[in-house]
Amino acid sequence: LSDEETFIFKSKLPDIEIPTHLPLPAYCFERLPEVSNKPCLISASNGRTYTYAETHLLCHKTALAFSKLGLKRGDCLMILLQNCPEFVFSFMGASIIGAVTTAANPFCTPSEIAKQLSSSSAKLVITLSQYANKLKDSEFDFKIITIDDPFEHSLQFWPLLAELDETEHDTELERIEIDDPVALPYSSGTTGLPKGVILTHKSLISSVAQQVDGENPNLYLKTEDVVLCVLPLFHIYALNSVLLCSLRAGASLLLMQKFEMGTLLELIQRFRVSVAAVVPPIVMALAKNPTVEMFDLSSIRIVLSGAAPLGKDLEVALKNRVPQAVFGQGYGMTEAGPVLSMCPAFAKRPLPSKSGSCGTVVRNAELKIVDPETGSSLPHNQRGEICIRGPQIMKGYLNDPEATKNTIDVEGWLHTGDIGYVDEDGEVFIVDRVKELIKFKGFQVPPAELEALLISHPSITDAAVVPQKDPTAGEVPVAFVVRSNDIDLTEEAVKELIAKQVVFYKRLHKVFFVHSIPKSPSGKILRKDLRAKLAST
Ligand code: AYL
Repeated sequence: LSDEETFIFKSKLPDIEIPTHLPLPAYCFERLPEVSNKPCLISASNGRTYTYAETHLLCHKTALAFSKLGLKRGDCLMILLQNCPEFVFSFMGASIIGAVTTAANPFCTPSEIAKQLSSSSAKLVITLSQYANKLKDSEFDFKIITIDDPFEHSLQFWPLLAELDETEHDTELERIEIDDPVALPYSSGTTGLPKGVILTHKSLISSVAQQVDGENPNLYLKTEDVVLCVLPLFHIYALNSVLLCSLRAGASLLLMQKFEMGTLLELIQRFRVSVAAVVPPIVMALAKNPTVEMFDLSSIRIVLSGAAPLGKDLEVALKNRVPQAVFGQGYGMTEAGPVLSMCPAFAKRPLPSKSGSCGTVVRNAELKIVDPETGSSLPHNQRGEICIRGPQIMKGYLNDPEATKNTIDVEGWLHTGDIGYVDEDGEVFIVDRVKELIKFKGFQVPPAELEALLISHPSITDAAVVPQKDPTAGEVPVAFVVRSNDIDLTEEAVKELIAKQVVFYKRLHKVFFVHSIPKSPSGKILRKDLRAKLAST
């Protein structure tokens, strides 16, 4: 476009061969012959262990069961579950038959789930009976499978598998193309409402390979490793960097249903967890909670933090608690496949990494820092918008070419909406976010979604939702609200109005009543002004 110099950052580790001849499940189980008798999944709630051979078989049986229920290549499965072995069987099973999985937090409200169901056109939902009633009012046509007791006329997972005729194993599968979608997480990206992010077999294979493949993997996982899976698999961080990376590496995965400090510590000690993927609030708990001293955490060799910014003081405090472990960060974004950069100290032949850095750009990818004003790329140590290009990034947003075009430019660069710089050693530092997104403990809170709910109330004429810094959650959503003439509308009433429609982490923490919302001439909310106003109160 111009003859300006382009500053492109690459990994210091050499590029690798990314396999393109296999679909994702075959890629993940490629080492099966070597690891077949090793533990693959350990369910923390009941101690049940599945070897690689058992896991592989159950994934294939699930594929067959789904296929018999009519799920086909290109169809969508919704998983509405916390971490459990059935989550893994379902995701891999759907992938085997070329179906796409969209996962959602089972704590979501019926209306949030209904939106994702209709947007993704899911044909099958797999869940627990206690969550199935959340699906009752959805008017779309889908089947429900429960993994525990039946709910009304739902199908049941384990009986479906038991009914399979063993001779059916070799059913002819439709050919899967590497560019077929395999996962459909929802993300609001840089603006607006949550959108389906199309991740293909190629995207996820590339991203996993960028982390764990090659003769000097960036994130070196060994077959003896016990990898902690406490982060939810319905979020791309755990799905990719924990589940898929562990499977590919032949490590064991310890599946925890939810985060609870006492249980977590007990499990780390009992199962000799060696790799822990966490988010900043868990780093905080590990660093500060006094009960940590009572447990043996000496098995941990890697602590990976990601999904939200981490304060340096926490990093230091954690290092005092688990001195033998290498601590580092990963930086991801759902749309980016998701990993952009990873701590190089996790490599087989480790490279040093500085405190506060998000690591170096992954292999087989290019990263650049763009000046938001001029659009030109910037050299080392200059701040701008982080952009990434490579085979791992999303194909686009589902049914939203406009949003796709605004995120991935014509040259294939994905614009993250994060502001950061790359230092002289190639390490990425994130300093700010220019996109609307609010991150509560690493969970996405899209302001546009809350604003739409607020404005739909008859007594509210305008509203804006912005992040406020919070010591435990990182950020919390707070609202600026313009009332029509009903001055009786209280802060509590507004909070309640939102609370009953959204999952817990999207709840408003404060409401400020104002006379108007500051906007640009084109009508865009001046979020920066509101954030500044908050910082000064
Ligand atoms: P989404 N430091 C600061 N901010 C971060 C970091 C980090 N280490 N990681 C993610 N973010 C923010 O789509 C950033 O604003 O994906 C980014 O654009 O829910 C946004 O979160 C994306 O949020 C890993 C490590 C995945 C991390 C991830 C994060 C996926 C979060 C795999 O290995």
